[in-house]
Amino acid sequence: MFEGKIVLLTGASAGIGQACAESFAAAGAHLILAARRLGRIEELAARLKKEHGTDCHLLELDVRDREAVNTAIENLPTPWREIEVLVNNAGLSRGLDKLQEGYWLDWDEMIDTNVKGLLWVSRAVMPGMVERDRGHVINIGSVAGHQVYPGGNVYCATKYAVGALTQGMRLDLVGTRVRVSSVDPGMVHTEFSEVRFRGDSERADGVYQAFPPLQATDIADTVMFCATRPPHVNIQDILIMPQDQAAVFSSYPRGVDKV
Ligand code: NDP
Ligand code: 8X3
Repeated sequence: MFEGKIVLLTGASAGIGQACAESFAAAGAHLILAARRLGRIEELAARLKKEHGTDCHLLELDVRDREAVNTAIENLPTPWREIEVLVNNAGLSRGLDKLQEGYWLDWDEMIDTNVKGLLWVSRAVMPGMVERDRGHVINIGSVAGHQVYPGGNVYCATKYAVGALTQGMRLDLVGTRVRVSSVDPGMVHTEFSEVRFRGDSERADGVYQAFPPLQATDIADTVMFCATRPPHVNIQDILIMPQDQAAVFSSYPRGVDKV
């Protein structure tokens, strides 16, 4: 379905981004893989080449750096310029501190990555889609963009912002054939908690012990569902949760070994 089509994934070095890369590769896409950890995306590209014959173009990129984003997109080699699908996935949370005890550096990092990074990449890529009158932007939001939880304050605010930007993009693209979707997961077992708790693996692992969380491949499947609808269909927003997580802070403590 994506034979020879170009898909740009931010945050391709781990978790959901990596799983999406694998799914699009299996569907025949050519991939632009972007992340700060070049070694990770090099390894991924080598594996995808071996397993699927996928051609990859690698961008060692910090999405917070607006000039670097513009330069990277402007300087894409000719065969890589016509981006069909953009998956705005790069993102992170830092801490679970009460707002009155929070750290401004954490707030900057979350806002600069999750909101401004998504904006820089979209602003650089969307004009080409509009010009070609085709394309699909898929934003990875979160249940945290639908519900706020204690200590989630700024992270939740960034994901509410992603929801607003998704709606804004769709409205501003009316009359074009560019689609905009949002995939909003509940708890997914990735490096997300490891990053949130700054490498405290024990605390991070604890997050995923209460009930079976979603896997990155579940989100990749959902992204692929959005991306493979016929052109007259736009999946606007999918909220996808673990079966035991009814709401962001309401879950059934089944235990992962008792699935
Ligand atoms: P991971 O930590 O496993 O992956 C995050 C990815 O984002 C990495 O590839 C990382 O790459 C990239 N990234 C982070 N900061 C930057 C940056 N400044 N510039 C470029 N890339 C960056 O987490 P997930 O896969 O879980 O997270 C992916 C998305 O899913 C995020 O937007 C997150 O908010 C969202 N999400 C996650 C949920 C979960 O429970 N896991 C639930 C709902 C939404 P690198 O460090 O190499 O730059
Ligand atoms: C990540 C899910 O519940 O940790 O967006 O905020 S949560």
